[in-house]
Amino acid sequence: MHNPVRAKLAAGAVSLGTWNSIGHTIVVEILGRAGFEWVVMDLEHGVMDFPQLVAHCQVLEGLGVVPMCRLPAIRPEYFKWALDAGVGGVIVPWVRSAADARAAVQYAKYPPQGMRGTALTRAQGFGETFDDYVGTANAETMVILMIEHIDAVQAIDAILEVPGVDAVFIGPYDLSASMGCMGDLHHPALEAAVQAVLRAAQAKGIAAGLHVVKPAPGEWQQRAAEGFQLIALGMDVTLLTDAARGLLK
Ligand code: 3PY
Ligand code: MG
Repeated sequence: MHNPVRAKLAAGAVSLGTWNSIGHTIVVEILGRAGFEWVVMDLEHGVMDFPQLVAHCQVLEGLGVVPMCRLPAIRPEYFKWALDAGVGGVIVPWVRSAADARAAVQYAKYPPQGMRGTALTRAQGFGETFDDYVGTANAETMVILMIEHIDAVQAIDAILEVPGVDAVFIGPYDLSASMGCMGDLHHPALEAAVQAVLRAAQAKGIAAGLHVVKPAPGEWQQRAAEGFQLIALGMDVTLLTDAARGLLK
């Protein structure tokens, strides 16, 4: 397999994606057709289950968009289910330590690098593309760690040292909650933490990303200029809410 998002980040470029939390293929088809390079199916907070993730991967691949999955938690079965569905990357929530990061890489990678189980599922073409997939998956599938707790900010250097981490990705809402300023996304302490994570990632040559949940005009361009490379813009439920309310204004 080849992962164009991974290649773009490795080349130092910015890649834009968005967030899917509504478990219906029509929603992901609309997002995929809009021109995003990747779409994250949210199994942590979204209204969807693993069979729906599989269907969403089918739709996105047909559109040439890389499917990603935010896992519900750091548990080995979730990595297997999502990667076997054919996602190009797993977004791992609530990483708080280097031990969490090591566990995530272990669960995401085939031996000898890790302990991902082997199977003949969608990702391996139900067996037909097994050799190609298992020969390339460790390098091409991305392990993206969410930095969304102040503990992770404090442990960021140790987290970034873990081999196999492709990117760190800031979740501003949970991070603000852990810092006592829940939802205040312009709080100076939160912004200082965001910049500290960016600087640490850049120093180690690892891509940094973030979820711009409700993008203000010019906001993602500013984040890209700062050095963020993996930028998720909006999410289906807020896009729909804003569009509907906008019509009535
Ligand atoms: C957060 O802001 O906590 C997120 O998880 C965004 O996706
Ligand atoms: Mg979060």
